Amino acid sequence: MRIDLLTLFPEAVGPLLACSIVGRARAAGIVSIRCTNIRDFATDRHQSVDDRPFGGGPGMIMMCGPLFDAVAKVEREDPRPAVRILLTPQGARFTQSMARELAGLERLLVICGHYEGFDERIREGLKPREISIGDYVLSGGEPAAMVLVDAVVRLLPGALGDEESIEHESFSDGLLEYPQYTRPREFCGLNVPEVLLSGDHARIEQWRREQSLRRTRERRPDLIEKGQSRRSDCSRLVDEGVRS
Ligand code: 6GU
Repeated sequence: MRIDLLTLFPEAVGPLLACSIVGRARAAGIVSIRCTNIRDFATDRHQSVDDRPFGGGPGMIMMCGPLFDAVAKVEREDPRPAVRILLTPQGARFTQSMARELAGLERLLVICGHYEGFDERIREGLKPREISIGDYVLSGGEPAAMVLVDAVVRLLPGALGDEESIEHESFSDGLLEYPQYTRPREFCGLNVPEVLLSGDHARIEQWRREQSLRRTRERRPDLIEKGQSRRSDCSRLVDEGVRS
């Protein structure tokens, strides 16, 4: 997969993209990530990328010109068609299933906005898919781009050392993850649940499933409601009194 990030702050996103799972996936050639500075495509002597809104009002608006030129240049660099993504609080809410869908694509072009907003012709002309990472306002799209890239890249085949861990983690089956423990068995009087030390894999599996359901019901009942139509076993287990 190739991911292009168009941003006004490439220096802010570089270090994070060199670390951990994303950094390793890049080094292994699983994903190629490039940052392009939109300001490099400014044409006036002040290197402007934003301007005041027509009609008045507060803040600055990202201009069409530099961004359109940046998109055209970056898209020409690779024959694979890019799915354009505009990061904005006005977009569709980013979810794990969206991450899975994007992970199946060959090429993403992610536009990070800044300032009060975008010239509406950016939407009309580039027809990007608009994505938001949640119901709050960030000063810019860069943190959102890091969230999206991380969530997508870790799903690419080979990105995680242990492929198992995708299957069991929170949200992959619509539920939150069960509690986990590691050594020591006792810490400051706090003990590891006996079942996890039993070596009985069927009992462990059942305990984890119950804990997942209980935790999801307590913390995110909305996930259970959402999943009920597609997970008949879940509603059955919940009805059977995991409530205890
Ligand atoms: Cl994608 N961008 C900005 N600026 N704010 C946000 C967001 C994106 N998602 C939530 N808030």
